[in-house]
Amino acid sequence: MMTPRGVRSPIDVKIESSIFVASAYKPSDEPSRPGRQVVFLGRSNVGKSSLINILLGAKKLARTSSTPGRTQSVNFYRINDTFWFVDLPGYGFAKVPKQVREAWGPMVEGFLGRRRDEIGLAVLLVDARHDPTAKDRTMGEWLETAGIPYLVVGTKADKLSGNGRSQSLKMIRNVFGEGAMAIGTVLASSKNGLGLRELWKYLDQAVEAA
Ligand SMILES: Nc1nc2c(ncn2[C@@H]2O[C@H](COP(=O)(O)OP(=O)(O)OP(=O)(O)O)[C@@H](O)[C@H]2O)c(=O)[nH]1
Ligand SMILES: [Mg+2]
Repeated sequence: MMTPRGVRSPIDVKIESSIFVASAYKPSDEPSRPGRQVVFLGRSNVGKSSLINILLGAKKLARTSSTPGRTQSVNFYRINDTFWFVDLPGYGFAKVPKQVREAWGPMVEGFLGRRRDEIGLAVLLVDARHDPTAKDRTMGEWLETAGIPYLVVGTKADKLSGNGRSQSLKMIRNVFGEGAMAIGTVLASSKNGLGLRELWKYLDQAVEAA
């Protein structure tokens, strides 16, 4: 599998297999096999599916799009036949049809509630270039209340300068850093591989018990 030139990715050693297993529109579509899960959450278009692909060294495993709202189901990827990556539908994009927006709550919150005990980590993605939105904050609060540990990842960090990145990290930590369930903050890029090694350290720990 190809990774961007010059990126020293740790994934070649770790990922023996990654398989798309299911797209769930309702609970009965979900794979019944239990196992540790890492869930990817965040605004539409923030880069969830792109991050999953680059973490797995698989260019097209998760479908990405410049049109927000691409992922509208709960998508399950089985890694090394031991744990799961779960790509959740994005929230907060005004252009997404109302019907889709209204389905988000029951689908995502329902899923997180039901699978709480199997979730090793939630990766909450926010756009590194902007202040976290009200919905990002609400999502963080929701995870706090649910008792789900989460890592905040600032995406598209390739679009920031070095100084911009330290500002961004500060801003994200200001918003989420105090949370009891927030285990860390990482800036990442699916374009140039920034932050992936650090991200994998957290993911490794989260799936260790798998
Ligand atoms: N520059 C840059 N662009 C990115 C990065 N990650 C994603 N993108 C772009 O952002 C757009 C959205 O990416 P997706 O991965 O589809 O976003 P998503 O969060 O899965 O979106 P939904 O499925 O709609 O919720 C695409 O055009 C990507 O190419 C990044 O790290 N850097
Ligand atoms: Mg997506």
